Amino acid sequence: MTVAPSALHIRSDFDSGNIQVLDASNPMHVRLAIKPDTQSAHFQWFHFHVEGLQVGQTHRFELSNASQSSYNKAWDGYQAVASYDQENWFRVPTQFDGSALTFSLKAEQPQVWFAYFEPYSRARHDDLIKNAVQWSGCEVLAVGKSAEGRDIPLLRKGNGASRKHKLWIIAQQHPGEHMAEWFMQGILERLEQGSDPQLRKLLDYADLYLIPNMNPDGAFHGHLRTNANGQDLNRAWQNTDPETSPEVFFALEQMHKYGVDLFLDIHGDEEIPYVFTAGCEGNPGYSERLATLEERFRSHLSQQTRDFQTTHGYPRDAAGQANMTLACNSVGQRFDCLSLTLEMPFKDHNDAPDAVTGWSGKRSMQLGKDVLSTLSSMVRELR
Ligand code: GEM
Ligand code: ZN
Repeated sequence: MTVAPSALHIRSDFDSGNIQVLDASNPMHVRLAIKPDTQSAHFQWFHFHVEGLQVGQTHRFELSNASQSSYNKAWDGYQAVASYDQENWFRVPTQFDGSALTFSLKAEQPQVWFAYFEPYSRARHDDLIKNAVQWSGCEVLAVGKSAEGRDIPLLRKGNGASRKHKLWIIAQQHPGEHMAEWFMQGILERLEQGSDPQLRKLLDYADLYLIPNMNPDGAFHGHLRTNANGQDLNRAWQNTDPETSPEVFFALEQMHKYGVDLFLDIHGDEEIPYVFTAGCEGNPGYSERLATLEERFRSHLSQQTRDFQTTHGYPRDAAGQANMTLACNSVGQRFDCLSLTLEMPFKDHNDAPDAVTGWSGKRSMQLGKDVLSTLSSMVRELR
C-alpha cells in the first residue's frame, strides 16, 4: 500500500526568516517566493523551516521569483544551504533555469532549515557581545539604537590612550550579508587568546573599535539590503539623517568622538565567487600614501590565506568619481585613513572551493582572525 506523502509545514515567522508559500499542495515539489525588504523592492535573502519531510525521499523547493531578485547574476553557480540542527550547514543541489531557482534534498530527517547563507541569529549576536566582554577583554563603549529600537553595541578592545591608533571594523550594514557577523566572531574569538605575539604587537599600538551588527532590524526581518525604514545604510554616509538612518548616524558620531586611523566595512557579495576588497581610489583625497597602505593590506592578506585574492572584484572607481555616500569612501575621506570594503561570497571562494559548505560561517571567522594578523603587520605604518 503506498502512503500518500503528508503535507509539509513551512514557516519563516522567526528571526531572519523570509519565505512566501505559493503552492505546497505537492510536498515533493513546493513553489515558494522570496519576500522583498519591508519598505524596498530589494530581495535575495531567504530562510525558512520545513517539517513533514519523507525521510529517504527527495523533496524539491522552487523559488519562483528568483530571476527578479536584486542581483540576478547571483544564482549562476550558487547552491542553497541546509541544516537539520541550525549548527551544521551544507550546500544542496541547486539549479537556476533563468526564471526560478530550484534546490532539492533527499531527506535524512523529517525537518530541515534552508537559507541563502548560514544565518547569524540575534541570540548568537547577544552571546557574542556577552562573551566579548567576559572573555575577549572588550568594553561596551556605547550602545546605539536602530530605527526600531534594537541595541547596536560599539565594543572597544584597548584602554583608549590617546597615543594609540583607532582601528574601526563594522559589519552587516546590509542585513542579508550574515557572513559579516561571522567574520566579527572570528575577530572577537582571537581576542580571547592570551599568548598571541601578533595580537600583542597590534594591541600595543592600537585599540579596536568594533560594531558587529550595524543593521539589527533588517537582519531580524529577513531583509537583504535595507533597514526598517527602507534605507540602504551603505548609501547613508553623507548628510546622514538620524531619522531614516539612525544606525549610521550613531556610528559616525562615535567615529568623530574617538577618531579613526583605519576603517574596514565587512560585507557579502551575491555574484562574485571570491573574497576581495574595494578601496578609495575614486576619492578626491586619495593619495600615494593611501594607495600604498591598500596595496600593503592586500598583499599581506593574500600571503596570509588562500581565502583572499586580488584578481577578482569590483571595477576600480575613476579618479574623483567615487560614490561618497558609501561608508568606505566617506570614512576614508573624512579621516584621511586606510579604508576598505571587504567582501565575502554567498557562493564559494573559487581559488579554494569547499564542495560541502562553499563559503561558510567558519571560513568567515577564520578570515577575521587572518585580518588581525595583517593589521598587526602594518599597524605602525598607518600614520
Ligand atoms: C557594495 S560596495 C560597492 C563598492 N564599489 C566600488 N566600486 N568601490 C555596495 O554597497 O554596493 C557593498 C555590498 O553591497 O556588499
Ligand atoms: Zn553589502
